[in-house]
Amino acid sequence: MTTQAQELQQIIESAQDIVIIQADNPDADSLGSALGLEQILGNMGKEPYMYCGIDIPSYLRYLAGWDRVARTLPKKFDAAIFVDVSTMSLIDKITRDPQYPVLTRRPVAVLDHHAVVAEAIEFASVSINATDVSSAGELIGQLAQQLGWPLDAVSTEYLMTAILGDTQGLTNDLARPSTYRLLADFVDIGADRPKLEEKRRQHNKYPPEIFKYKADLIDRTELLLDGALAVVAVPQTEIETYSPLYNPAPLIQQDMMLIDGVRVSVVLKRYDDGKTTAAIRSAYGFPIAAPIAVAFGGGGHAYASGFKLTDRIDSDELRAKLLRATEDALSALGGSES
Ligand SMILES: [Mn+2]
Repeated sequence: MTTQAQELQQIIESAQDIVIIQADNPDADSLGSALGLEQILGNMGKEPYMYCGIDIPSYLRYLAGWDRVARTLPKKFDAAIFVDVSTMSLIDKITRDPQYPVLTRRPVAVLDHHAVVAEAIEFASVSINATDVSSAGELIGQLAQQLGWPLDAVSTEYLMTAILGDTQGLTNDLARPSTYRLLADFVDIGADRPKLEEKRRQHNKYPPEIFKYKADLIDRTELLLDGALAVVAVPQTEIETYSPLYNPAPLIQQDMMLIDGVRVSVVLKRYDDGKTTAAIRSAYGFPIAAPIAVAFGGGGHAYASGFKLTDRIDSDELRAKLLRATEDALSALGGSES
């Protein structure tokens, strides 16, 4: 057992009320990790509390308990655990919470798996950033086994969701032999993947107007760089109309990746106040999502990343920058075609 794991155990043992914190861009890994850890801590007799600076996106709401995630820090807590994040740039919201000064003085653990860390969370007492795991969910599962935390069917199903999120259903190269072994242990404990998949399928059905809207997005998708880069922009009016029903990025992005020749897809959300966000996905064999995001001050994984621009940028300039960043990333890869 590592010293860091022992320090984490110490923090948990000495605390009663423990806040579990996700970044301002929650995904299946962060939410599954938070819910899994909530269940584990509850079984240890602790009082867990889940925080996230933004609303849990609707596509994740098939996970029972998502509505226990609060947008404010509690009045009273003894310790905190960040899951799936280790950079200040992704926890901007919490720094404006009235209880933030308290947080910086409490014992704080960071459990993450992102290799590149700019602006580390300096006030953390212990930071476990494992780069040999697929996800925060896998890290928590491993820690649970090492430290003897009580795992049950509920917590393992949440952690399984987390792992399946970041490994895209065990289809990308983040999934290692150890990932499969851990999942096999989870199945032994009671995690039920077919049940989980059915819950997600039911939840992810969309109303007829979303089906029609998808056609608009397909129609507006631009194929650039000889078809290697697919880009579509979603203006604020559409975000307001359709986001409450279905998130436009997941609605269209998988289909963009099905286009023959597409290496990278980008879904841009353009807000009236000048803000732009981007969801970037890259094709298998082209692990260039992160470097493209980094060119815009963002970050993420080899095949999934994103960025946020707060200053207004016009569409032509943004398209030119995207083209350049994608070309650079492709040529850095050695121009290899598969
Ligand atoms: Mn993750």
